[in-house]
Amino acid sequence: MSQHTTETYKQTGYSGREYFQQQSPLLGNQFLEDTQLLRGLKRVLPTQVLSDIQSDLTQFGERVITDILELGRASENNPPKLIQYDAWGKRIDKIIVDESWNKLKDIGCSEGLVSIGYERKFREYSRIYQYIKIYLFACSSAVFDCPMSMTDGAARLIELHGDKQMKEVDYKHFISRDPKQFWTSGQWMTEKPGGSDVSNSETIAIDSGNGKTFNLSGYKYFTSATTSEASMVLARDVEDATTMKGAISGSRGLSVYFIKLRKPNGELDRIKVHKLKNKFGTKAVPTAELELMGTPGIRVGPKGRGVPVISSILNITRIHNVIHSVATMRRCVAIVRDFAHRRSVFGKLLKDNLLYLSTLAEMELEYRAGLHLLLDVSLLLGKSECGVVSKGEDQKQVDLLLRIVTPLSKLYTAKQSISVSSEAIEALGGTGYMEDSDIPRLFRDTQVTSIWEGTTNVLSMDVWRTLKQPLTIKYYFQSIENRLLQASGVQNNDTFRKVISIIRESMKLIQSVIDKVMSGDMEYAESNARRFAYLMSQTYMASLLLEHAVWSKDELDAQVAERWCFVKLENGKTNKNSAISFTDVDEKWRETDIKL
Ligand code: UCC
Ligand code: FAD
Repeated sequence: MSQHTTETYKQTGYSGREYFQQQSPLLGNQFLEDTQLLRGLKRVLPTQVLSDIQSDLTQFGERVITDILELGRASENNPPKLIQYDAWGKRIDKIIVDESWNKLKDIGCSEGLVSIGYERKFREYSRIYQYIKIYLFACSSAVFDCPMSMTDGAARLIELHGDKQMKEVDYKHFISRDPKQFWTSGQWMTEKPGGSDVSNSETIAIDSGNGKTFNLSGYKYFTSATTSEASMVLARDVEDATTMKGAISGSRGLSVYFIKLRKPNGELDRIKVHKLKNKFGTKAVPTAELELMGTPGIRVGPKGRGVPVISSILNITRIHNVIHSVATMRRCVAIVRDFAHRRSVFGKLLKDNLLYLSTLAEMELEYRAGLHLLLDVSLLLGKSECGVVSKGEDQKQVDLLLRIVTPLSKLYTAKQSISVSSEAIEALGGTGYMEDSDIPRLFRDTQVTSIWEGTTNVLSMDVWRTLKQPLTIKYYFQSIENRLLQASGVQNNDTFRKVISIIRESMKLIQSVIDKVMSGDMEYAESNARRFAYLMSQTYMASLLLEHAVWSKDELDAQVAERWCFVKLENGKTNKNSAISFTDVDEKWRETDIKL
């Protein structure tokens, strides 16, 4: 932990008088200071894996508060610019990014932010290792985790659906650790008629004549990380652009195409960049509106299966969204906690003010629950990809659980991170509202996590889509029930008993909603989809907090699980000890310097 001091600082003003000078909050090593992360990793990873990756995470935890943070700030301070014409009037459409943005790409590559997940050195645990590195990177990198996430998704799409050439050449660029070889990928789906609903997509793909290469034409309304080397593009297959012969309407007429953006001489290949988006946040990430004008592309996956094929990217990038959201909560909590040790109000430091502690504890609660969910979904992904199952599980169980936990965790943590980062602004007082305090940037950057990669409503409806497979709910309940069983084996623990009982009540409620919907009440399903998805997320998160408390045998973790249940599942009902518990939580934080 950074050095805390209660000493009052003074600064000499112009008049020669000394004025009070507030110390700024400091960030320490973002891996070593994150005691919840250390404990969570200790719970989910085998000892040998943790010991093998610990020194790398430690060095990276230092980099993200030193050189990476500086590069991120430089990128933010010099956002991308579009130069459409050269001095002679030639259309060039060059996107100029700050040199720091390119350096972040090199660092992301050499640190293995994509490759770790595909080298699979730690088998099913590789995803946790990779994703914890990205979690450390996210809030320092000016959202360079965005291009990294899409590249990760593109690599996975090729692994699942790519042809031999793609697997042998393009895939290797995406997972390279050599910055000279490394490529990033975009993911171009959204068009003016719709981002959530892609069924009216106007981009078309026409066979160039050899049955292998297709020419893509259309207007893509949001394309992030447009400086990428490649992209996966949704387009409608047609035989003739004028008559639209051969076109199948709706999303069943779409396929995925892999394109390279530039010709060997570096010029865009039949792509016109019409504008860079003027965004609320993610300012360093170039996001463009562009037009494809016959750009060559190779179809990936079966014709007409564009949505399910591109979903193999979405199901990865949605987990990256969880990473970014949880990382934002953690960064906010880290800054506010440190500030509480440095700022005095009404005669005492904020860290000694019960009301302030209770506000901070609410933020910490959201962060802890989000973190355990992130570890869970990352492990599920690793198991699904590596074909590994735990005792008593089968592969289908892992796959279906992953399928539902992905939208649940994306939609819920996005909303949590928006509210936690908004609270963090207030927690730093007026200075928190100032751009250079860095908190407004975190808030603006995370606001988009509830929009891109599927909005909250769209993902709530996706949850219903996953429940069409009847085994999904069975496995969801089973996974929670396994955790309850573990906890009920612990003798004489009233807190666990209470938590188990609340979770069981929530499971009953979930089942009753499903029964009503299965009886045909689709209006009820639609109008309650968001509330229902929240309930499913919160119930699942409660079981993860409980599992962690059973493992750690720490009374404080049990109180955290209990508090979550009261606040989230019992509609804010509190028990008589809850305020005390949370004071204790912070008291413990102060003392805790947990070593692995
Ligand atoms: O926003 C974007 C990039 C931002 C930058 C990157 C940030 C990454 C985060 C990093 C943090 C810093 S890219 C654009 C993202 N756009 C979306 O996410 C679209 C959201 N809309 C939906 O998800 C819709 O629900 C659609 C597009 C999936 C609806 O399409 P359809 O065709 O109307 O849906 P259907 O008919 O229900 O599904 C068609 C098929 C079905 O399979 P079959 O045909 O076998 O029955 C579905 O089961 O697709 C399957 N499917 C899926 N399969 C649909 N969704 C999924 C899924 N998630 N996984 C597997
Ligand atoms: P709409 O789909 O029109 O949604 C409008 C509103 O309607 C939303 O509130 C939504 O929740 C609601 N709604 C939609 N469907 C339903 C429903 N069934 N039930 C209830 N409510 C519903 N896209 C890409 O393809 N590639 C990119 O690289 C990319 N980068 C982006 C970067 C940024 C910064 C942003 C903001 C967006 C980016 N997008 C990108 C686009 C993004 O994925 C879409 O904006 C998003 O999917 C929503 O689509 P839309 O904007 O068309 O809104």
